Amino acid sequence: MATANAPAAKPARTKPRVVDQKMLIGGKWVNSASGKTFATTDPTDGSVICNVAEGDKADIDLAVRVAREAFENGPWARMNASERGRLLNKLADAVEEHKEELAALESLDNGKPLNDAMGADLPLSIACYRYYAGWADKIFGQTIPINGPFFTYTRHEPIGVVGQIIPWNFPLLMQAWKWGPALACGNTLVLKPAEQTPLTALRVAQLAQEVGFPDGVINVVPGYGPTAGAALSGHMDVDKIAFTGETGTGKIVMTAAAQSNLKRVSLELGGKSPNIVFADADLDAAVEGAYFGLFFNQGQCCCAGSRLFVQDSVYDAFVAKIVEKAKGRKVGDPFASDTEQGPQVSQEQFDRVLGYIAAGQKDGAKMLTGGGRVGEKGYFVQPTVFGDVKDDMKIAQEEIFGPVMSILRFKDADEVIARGNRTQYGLAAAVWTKDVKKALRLANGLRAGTVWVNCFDVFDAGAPFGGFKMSGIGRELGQYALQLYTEVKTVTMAM
Ligand code: TXE
Repeated sequence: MATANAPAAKPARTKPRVVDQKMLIGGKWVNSASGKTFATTDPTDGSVICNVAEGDKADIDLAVRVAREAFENGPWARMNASERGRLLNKLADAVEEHKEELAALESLDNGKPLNDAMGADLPLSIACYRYYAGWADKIFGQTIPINGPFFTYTRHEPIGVVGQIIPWNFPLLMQAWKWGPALACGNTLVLKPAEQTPLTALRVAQLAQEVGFPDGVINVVPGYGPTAGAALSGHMDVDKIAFTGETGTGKIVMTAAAQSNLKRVSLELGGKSPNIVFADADLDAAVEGAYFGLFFNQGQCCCAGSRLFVQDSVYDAFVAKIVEKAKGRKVGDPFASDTEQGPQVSQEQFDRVLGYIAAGQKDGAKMLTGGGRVGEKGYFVQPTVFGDVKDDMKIAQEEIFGPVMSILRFKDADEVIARGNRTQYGLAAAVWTKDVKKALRLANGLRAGTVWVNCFDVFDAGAPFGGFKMSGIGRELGQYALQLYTEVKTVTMAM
């Protein structure tokens, strides 16, 4: 993801050693109630990094109990809003002080290049905590002149105990997107990190403890989705669930919320984002944007520009340039200073991506480069480009979540708006053109939560992000995210 003020990347280029991990409940580091653990593995070779306490229903129940107690009776409940902001700023400082350690841990657990962790994940996460630190004492309601001798005002109150379930593609950043607004608004929380990447969440929780968040405000219960995740989304005493992950899982989470206590739900789900290049664009910039917008983070981005529409008259020239770039992409050790692409996060994701490549070939798309694995061990996939992709092919409809680019031809603006929208998703879109009118027409016509014009993957804590259609419900980031973590109370007093 692009970020304006990335720190210089000069971290230690060795894999950190990690000891076995417990979970954080009520300010204490504990084993799971069952005593079970699970292994988190290194995607470069499948070896075990360490074992992690495996949470299940009993652990979620305990975490929710202490989060409830902290919400209602602890020092957090009486704390000034400005003090909550001060704590969030201290957490931002602590993450910044430990950025090299956290970046290395993220690369180890997820497989992303250390350069990317240092250049994108860390600065964006730190900025997110700082941004919401600033909001903590600026969340307020309205006074409303209703009819009659009454005084009416609204309060924006915290929702209460919040459950948060995050994925493995940007573990630190998804944690920051969830924790920043939830804590600024005064909620207490139980986080379930992804089973593939629990390590940085636990380390940041430790930092949060050190900077002084009261016990029970922040709880982290690692574990699997169908056990710990399901216990959290179906819990009768969780007031809100925030989820990022696959669309199918989002439906399960929403169903669990509906069938339990109608807890509030926000979802950030999959995408199949159209990236549209007109013949009048700055083609070199568009090639760079399309390449970055698809291959960044091993293609494991919910907003990846995975349907690349290129206008007829420049199609051949554009495709030649992008294929050449893909061929030159450096795949390998995430800790090496020249690596651009690491392994996919897991064997499951690796198999899934190779399955989509096979589907593309079977459906008759033209494979222009890539198509296989890199090396003999680990989950490395060749940067792959398919040309002459048709709208109804599987690779043009489903989220691949890997380094696989699908290029489609188009003739004019009306056609590409219609085709760009012909998907169940609506997370992001991009358009490349020098014609302002055309850019605005596309920006209005595309049904997506974010439209980038002559850029891609520009993220900022202040700019809301989320999906139309089956890409989700609600907006994270910016002022909009405060709505996800507050209840509006109307108070009317007779005068
Ligand atoms: O996702 P899941 P997976 C997409 C991407 C990827 C696919 C599968 O296409 O290939 O999803 O990845 C928890 N109740 N995205 O299987 O299952 C799980 O433990 C409650 C898009 O890893 O959605 C993890 O913490 N929770 C995406 C989280 O959900 C459950 C990011 C995400 O896992 C659960 C990741 C259940 N029944 C994958 N089952 C994005 N939008 O950024 C699982 N979980």
